[in-house]
Amino acid sequence: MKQKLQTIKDEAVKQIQEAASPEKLGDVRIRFLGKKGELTAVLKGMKDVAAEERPKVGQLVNETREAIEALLEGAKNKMDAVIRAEKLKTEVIDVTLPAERNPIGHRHPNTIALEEVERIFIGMGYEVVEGPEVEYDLYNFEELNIPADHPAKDEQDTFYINKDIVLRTQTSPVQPRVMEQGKLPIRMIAPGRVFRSDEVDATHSPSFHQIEGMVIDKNISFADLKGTLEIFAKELFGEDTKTKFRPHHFPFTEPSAEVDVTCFKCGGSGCRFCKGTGWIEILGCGMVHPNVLKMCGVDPEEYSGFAFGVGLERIALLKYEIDDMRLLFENDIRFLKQF
Ligand code: 2NL
Repeated sequence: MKQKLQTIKDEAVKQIQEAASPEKLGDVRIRFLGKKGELTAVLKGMKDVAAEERPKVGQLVNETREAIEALLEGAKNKMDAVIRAEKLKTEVIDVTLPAERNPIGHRHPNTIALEEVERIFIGMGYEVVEGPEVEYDLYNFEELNIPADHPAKDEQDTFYINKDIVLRTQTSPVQPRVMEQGKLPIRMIAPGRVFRSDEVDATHSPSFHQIEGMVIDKNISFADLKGTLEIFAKELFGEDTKTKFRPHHFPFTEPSAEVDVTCFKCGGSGCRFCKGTGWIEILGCGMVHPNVLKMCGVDPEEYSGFAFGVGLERIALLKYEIDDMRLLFENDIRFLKQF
């Protein structure tokens, strides 16, 4: 019996050494230690062993089982270590690989246009300043030289909260707020939402956006205004863009002008885009009225300045050739995805 067990063990050792994979090792385990395995067969044959011999033979079978168990375990650990080392060598994780992006939406055409305008003016040393959308009549009208009987103040045109407070009709009220702080010189742009009591159509909306700009310093002249806005137009619409200043009237500037740029579609020869004129109107501007400077605590004898206002939607519609302003407010994802 002892001899038989030794033979089983030797055979197991041989087969364990020959096993080339964890699966093969599993087969060896079943062959020797399984329910129908060779050791179990020996145990089943115990009934033929003399009663006084049984404990000894039982112990021998157990020792053999434990020995084979240990050999199997050792071989498996060795094999696992080799497999792991091989995996570490071949399965390199590239930690520099960019992660998969989640679609999180993107910028609205208004935002793209605003950031472009901000980039241009920040490049010329301007500060971006924001103010409240619900504004005092004093800042929105009075200090901008728009007196009580001015048509802009009609209830048809302006949303009134009460007789002293309105939804701002322009972003200009930000400028008196800055001037009042008394820190000169000023180079600023004021972007933001404004409100007018308008019906919705392809070119009107009761809520839209403006960017106003203002410079106050000593010896600022109309030449500074022209040069600044010429650079702005070239940066925004291309190096070949020409500008035309047409006399106009605003209550808060004197003299005032409207600015046209050569059509960036046809270069000025006239097309459908510029309605055959070769020119496209983009903004209003002028030299800050002395009354405005005085009311905001700036001495017009010592300081002068210029100001301008552009409609953000107008810039976005022009730049991206959108023919209906309502598209900018409806936020249809199929439209927005194109920018
Ligand atoms: C337009 C015209 C303009 C201004 C805005 C301004 C502000 C102050 C003083 C003087 Cl505090 N002027 N702003 C000046 C001229 C034109 O906007 O057509 N905007 C869309």
